[in-house]
Amino acid sequence: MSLIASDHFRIVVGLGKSGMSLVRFLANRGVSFAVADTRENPPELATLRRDYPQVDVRCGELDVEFLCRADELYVSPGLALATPALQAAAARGVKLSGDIELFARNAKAPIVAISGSNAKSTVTTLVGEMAAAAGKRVAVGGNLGTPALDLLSDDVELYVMELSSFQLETTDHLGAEVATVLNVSEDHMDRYSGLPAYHLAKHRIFRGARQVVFNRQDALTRPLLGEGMPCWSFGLGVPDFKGFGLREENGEKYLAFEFQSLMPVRELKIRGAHNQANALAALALGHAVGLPFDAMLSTLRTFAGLEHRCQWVRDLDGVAWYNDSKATNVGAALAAIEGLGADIEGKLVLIAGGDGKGADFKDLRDPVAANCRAVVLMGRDRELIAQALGDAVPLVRVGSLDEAVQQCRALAQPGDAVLLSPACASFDMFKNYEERGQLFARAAEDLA
Ligand code: UMA
Ligand code: ADP
Repeated sequence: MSLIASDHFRIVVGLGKSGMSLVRFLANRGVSFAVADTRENPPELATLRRDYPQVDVRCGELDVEFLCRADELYVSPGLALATPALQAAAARGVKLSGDIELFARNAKAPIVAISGSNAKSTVTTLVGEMAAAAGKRVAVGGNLGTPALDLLSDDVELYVMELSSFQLETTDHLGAEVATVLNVSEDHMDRYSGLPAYHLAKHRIFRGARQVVFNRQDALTRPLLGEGMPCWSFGLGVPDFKGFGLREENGEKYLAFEFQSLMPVRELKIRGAHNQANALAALALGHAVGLPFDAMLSTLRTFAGLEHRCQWVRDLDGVAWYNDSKATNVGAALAAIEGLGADIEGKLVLIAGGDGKGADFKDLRDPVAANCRAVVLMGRDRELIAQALGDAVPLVRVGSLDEAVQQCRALAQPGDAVLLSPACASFDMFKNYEERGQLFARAAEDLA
């Protein structure tokens, strides 16, 4: 039987990881659908042709007439909803939706929903590990790792989902048990008209939420709520009712809940003030879904952080080398520069640059002046960063990552740290941030 029928017809737009998860989901339920992708050879084309040879696939420029044969389009988070063909279809009454909306309609267990400009993957992984340590059958994914629809199972007791603003744009009603926007700083300005539009997209995560976690140090993370919505907070200050924060006792800093100290900060394996905030956010989310403190705290004592996030690579002649390739925006690089800068004796030699996604780099200037010995610049937008930094510190331009590593070796002095924290996406020079981080680590390890 053909999967394509003339009525109640869906089209999956975008045949990457999320598109392929949609194909599996729709096919398993006998729903009629087709697939479109603007690319001539989308990543999952061979898999689709092998596993679902009967499905109609249109590659190349989107055909509005074809899209209008569907009553609903499931659009990849990689495609802007402003794409003219999608807007033309929407104007003719076709609904634009996405994989997370379908996930939310079909998930039977509570959802912990996590968004924010930075720290999503770290906090999502932490909450997932806390739930597992508490003995829950937990599924973790979304923007991170496994696409949402591939996680659906009747066995799951808790979903912990990392959600991007792109995914939230096509989600009307998430209905999370607890939702959070961890922080809001400029990112993806090549997809949004400005910070307000990006902020609005992120706040769709609160639609239908039963509880909320917000960041006391970032007003943009607070939802506009109706009275009576249970609300937890986190932040690096001293906590009050329903708050997670830091307390000092006998000269020692503790992670704390309300008026109770939970664990000395020094027992955390992840480093820097930004990671203390991440630990507190994870505790707040876990507490909201009833995870016990002992399981959550034991996770915090062992969690060493994720690859490419301020990850220690090696020490060489008194200089520590860190890979923070995941810093693909200014806010993330700032957290690393200030967090690590405060932790070391000497100065940082920073490698920055790449695809700036339309960002304004001016906020880097003062923290770079305070924490860096020099900045090595590479990639497409290196001159934009150079202009923003002005004469704050010496700047060295290079044509490759290997050259950047060689320059850092020459510039760094004992007590310093070399930090790859590009404040940019990697796509102008690398396949992705992972490749950039791996090549950096390898080049640093190869130094004699
Ligand atoms: N593309 C086209 N034409 C299309 C569809 C896509 O040119 O018709 C291009 C776009 O440049 C797009 C890229 O292909 O950016 C990737 O799109 P895709 O549909 O192939 O993507 P997926 O493989 O389905 O991956 C998506 C998320 N990608 C994006 O949001 C860009 C993945 O997040 C996510 O893990 C995956 O779904 C499963 O849910 C990645 C990401 O970079 C990690 N996310 C951004 C971030 O974290 O900053 C938001
Ligand atoms: P995301 O999934 O949102 O990209 P990650 O956990 O992968 O988040 O971290 C991405 C980058 O953000 C890393 O480079 C890290 O140094 C930085 N970062 C981590 N925690 C924070 C924070 N609380 N505030 C700002 N930046 C952070």
